[in-house]
Amino acid sequence: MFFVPASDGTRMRRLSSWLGRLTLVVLPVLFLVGCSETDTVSRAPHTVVRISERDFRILVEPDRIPAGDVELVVRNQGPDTHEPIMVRSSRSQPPLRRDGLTVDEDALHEVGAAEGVDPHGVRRVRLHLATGRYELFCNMAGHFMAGMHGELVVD
Ligand SMILES: [Cu+2]
Repeated sequence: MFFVPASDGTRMRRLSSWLGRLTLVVLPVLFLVGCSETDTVSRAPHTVVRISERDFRILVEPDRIPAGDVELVVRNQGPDTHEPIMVRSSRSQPPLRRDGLTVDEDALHEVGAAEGVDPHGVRRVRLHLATGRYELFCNMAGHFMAGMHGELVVD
C-alpha cells in the first residue's frame, strides 16, 4: 500500500500556494505588457481613436481627427457585451427597428462595426475615414436608448 506522508502533503500545499501567489503577481504583469504592446501594434501612419464602452455610454477620444487611416481601439469596460457600430451621421435620430429597441442599421450608411465585444475585451477596427461626421452607437437591445452613442468628427 502507498500513502503520502503528511510532510509531503504540506510541501505540496506550500508549493501550490506559492504558485498561486506567483500567478497573482505574474498575470497582472503580463496583462500590462499585453496592453502596452497592443497600443503600438502598427507603425503605419494612422490616427488611433480610443472608444471606451461602459454600461451605458460610449466615450470617443479624441472626438475630432484628420481624415485618413484610422484605427478604432474599442475597449469594453462594462459588465455587458457591446456591439459598437459606426455610421455616417445624419441630422435626424437614427431610425429604430420594429422591435423599438434596436437601431435599423440597414437604413444607415455603416462604415464599420465591432460585433460582440465581450466584457473587458478589446477589438481593433481599421478604417479609412473621409471628412464628415460619424456616429457611434451600440446596437444591443436597448443600449442606444440607454445612452450608448457618441460622435466622431473628421476634418
Ligand atoms: Cu451596448
